[in-house]
Amino acid sequence: MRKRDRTPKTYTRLTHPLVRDSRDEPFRQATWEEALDRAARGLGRNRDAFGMFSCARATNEMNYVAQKFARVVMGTNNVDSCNRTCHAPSVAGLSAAFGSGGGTSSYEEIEHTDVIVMWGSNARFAHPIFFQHVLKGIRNGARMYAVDPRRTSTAEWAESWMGLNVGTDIPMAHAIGREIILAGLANEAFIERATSGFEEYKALVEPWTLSLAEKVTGVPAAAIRELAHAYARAERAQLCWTLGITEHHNGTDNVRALINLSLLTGHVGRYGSGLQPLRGQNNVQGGGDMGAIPNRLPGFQDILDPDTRLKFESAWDTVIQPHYGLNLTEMFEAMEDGSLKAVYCIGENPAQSEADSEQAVRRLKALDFLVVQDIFLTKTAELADVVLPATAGWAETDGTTTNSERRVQRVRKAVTPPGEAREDIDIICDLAARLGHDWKYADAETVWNELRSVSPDHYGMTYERLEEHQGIQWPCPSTDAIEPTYLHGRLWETDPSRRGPLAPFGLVQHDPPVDLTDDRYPIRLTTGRRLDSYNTGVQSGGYASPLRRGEFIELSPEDAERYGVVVGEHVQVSSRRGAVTAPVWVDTALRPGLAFMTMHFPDEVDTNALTIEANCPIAGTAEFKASAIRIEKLPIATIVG
Ligand SMILES: Nc1nc2c(c(=O)[nH]1)N[C@H]1C(S)=C(S)[C@@H](COP(=O)(O)OP(=O)(O)OC[C@H]3O[C@@H](n4cnc5c(=O)[nH]c(N)nc54)[C@H](O)[C@@H]3O)O[C@H]1N2
Ligand SMILES: Nc1nc2c(c(=O)[nH]1)N[C@H]1C(S)=C(S)[C@@H](COP(=O)(O)OP(=O)(O)OC[C@H]3O[C@@H](n4cnc5c(=O)[nH]c(N)nc54)[C@H](O)[C@@H]3O)O[C@H]1N2
Ligand SMILES: [Mo]
Repeated sequence: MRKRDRTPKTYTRLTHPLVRDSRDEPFRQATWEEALDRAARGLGRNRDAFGMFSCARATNEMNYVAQKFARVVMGTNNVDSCNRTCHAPSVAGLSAAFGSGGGTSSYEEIEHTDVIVMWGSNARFAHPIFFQHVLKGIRNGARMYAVDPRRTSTAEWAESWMGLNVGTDIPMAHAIGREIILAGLANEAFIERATSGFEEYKALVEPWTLSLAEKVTGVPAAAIRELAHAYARAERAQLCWTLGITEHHNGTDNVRALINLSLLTGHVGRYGSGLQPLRGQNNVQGGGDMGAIPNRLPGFQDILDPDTRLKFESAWDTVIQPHYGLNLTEMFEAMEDGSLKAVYCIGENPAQSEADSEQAVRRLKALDFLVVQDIFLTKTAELADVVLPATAGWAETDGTTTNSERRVQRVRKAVTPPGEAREDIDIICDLAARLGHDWKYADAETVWNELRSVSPDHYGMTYERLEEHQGIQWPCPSTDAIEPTYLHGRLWETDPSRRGPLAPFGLVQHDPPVDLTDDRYPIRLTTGRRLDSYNTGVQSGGYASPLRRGEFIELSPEDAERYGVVVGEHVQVSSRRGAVTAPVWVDTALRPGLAFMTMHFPDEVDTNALTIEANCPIAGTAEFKASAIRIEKLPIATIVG
């Protein structure tokens, strides 16, 4: 067998617009005039079959203008971003419980709490800045627990690691809930005052004894009991979760099961206690806040509310469609049936990041017209009719971004962008002008002030104040006050008229992963991240490092022995959808029967050829965290160094 070249692909920045007359031809460089004319023609002829992917790496101002383009210029709410593949279940679950999709607490509070639960989150690798706050919390005396099928680098810092089976989070949460109730540790006063559905919840969790949970989750009953008691007895506690919870076909149910634990104990709405879904890309929180999602207008205001629509219709001089648009997942489905024909893809790489990527590529190829606006020539851009080179939201553009604690912060242009790359906002406005809408924004601050005028939660955040306070958390309705660092303090009000709607318990049932393991596909594959690479590898592809070894399939020492493979040896990895070849890495973080891969090197190993497009019906997020695979040793072993 040929020894393959395993040097991970590097990307160079896009410096000029690229066009072509047909997808069989190579790209040629074009002037901005020609590229924008072509893009406007291609989009203009598909006004009734259009979708936009907006960029969670770019600024709030850019996302505001992008969603306005979709809604005003193209007349559609079909706008979405990578939030769909990521934390849409967190937003849906938190909204259902509290009426707002934001994480409820702040990073500062993580340092001043007694118990931190990291549930399905490898923050040591994926949120290293946040993890510094966790470490300070631990130094200040907090106990940290990790609930993750792998003994991750995060788990190394934990008081106790709970290595549960993939997709058994609801049994684990329900057993904790049951134990809290039985031990008399539930906060009855809070439950009575602030929640609804407790009796139904109590009945729902009743069958989940510690021993049944041990059988289903694989976590010893004593460890589950310890976590239940630590969380419930703590004066202040923070429950943090990420994709180990959300990237499942029932991600929103998983989120609801965790929120239930905070309702049971009153660990929400007070300083030091809260719920933290650590968001993914640097501005995925802000993108959603700016309305780059199919169901909300800027300021997370519901499209179905007639008064809200009226406000935006008069501000934008337009008519807003009175129904939700298609989310990213639904847009891909609409490509299949031909009802979506044109896509304007800004700073997303779905040809690599979607589950079942071969299907995603086939659907993108079937489009009548695809414009990609990016900083690199991605695999998605390679499928486009027109490619528009943008400046990076980071260090090349002025504006703001919003992090997981809802803090809006200024970012500034510090570096000159390469070649003819232009700012995202300017490109979108030039396209809007060609399609009949002449918007004038002198700078990012002008965009921001327009957003402030339509979003009460952002009204109080002038650029001047953002500077003065080194960022401000939303909500910030007034220009002369700063709100508490946490949300939902109202739940603790004794006066019912000030308390607002009760928070309902989520009555959710265990539902195992869709892609079942069996004799043919006996190994559970979960996918995620490593410290040294970023998402589809486009932006982290430009450096050389001994850490950056390319993709591996990580196996437990027991499985490596069972299959007779050693580190560096290649195996074929197959699922019910596709197959890839990857070298083996042996890692004690894994238990027998569990394998791990990333999506960082799709040019060498396209992990998403294996994953399943089994989507959460509420949020549209795919079950990236649970595929069934088999591995086969290749006939002639190839060892790579
Ligand atoms: N270095 C680096 N940092 C990143 C990124 C990156 O690519 N590289 N990407 C960013 C983005 S977009 C995001 S969304 C975040 C994601 O941040 P994380 O969600 O923390 O990252 P993942 O590694 O995808 O998944 C987290 C953990 O879920 C666990 N898990 C898998 N299945 C289950 C399950 O059934 N139950 C439970 N409880 N856990 C499970 C995995 O073992 C894994 O350790 O990271 C952001 N930060
Ligand atoms: N198997 C598996 N697949 C997954 C996941 C998983 O855990 N496992 N996780 C999912 C998750 S959480 C996510 S978020 C997605 C990530 O999926 P994507 O968002 O599709 O992947 P990224 O590599 O982050 O792509 C971001 C793109 O934005 C471009 N970009 C950066 N800054 C700017 C800017 O300012 N302007 C413009 N115009 N472009 C810019 C970059 O060059 C890059 O091409 O992958 C999902 N896919
Ligand atoms: Mo993400």
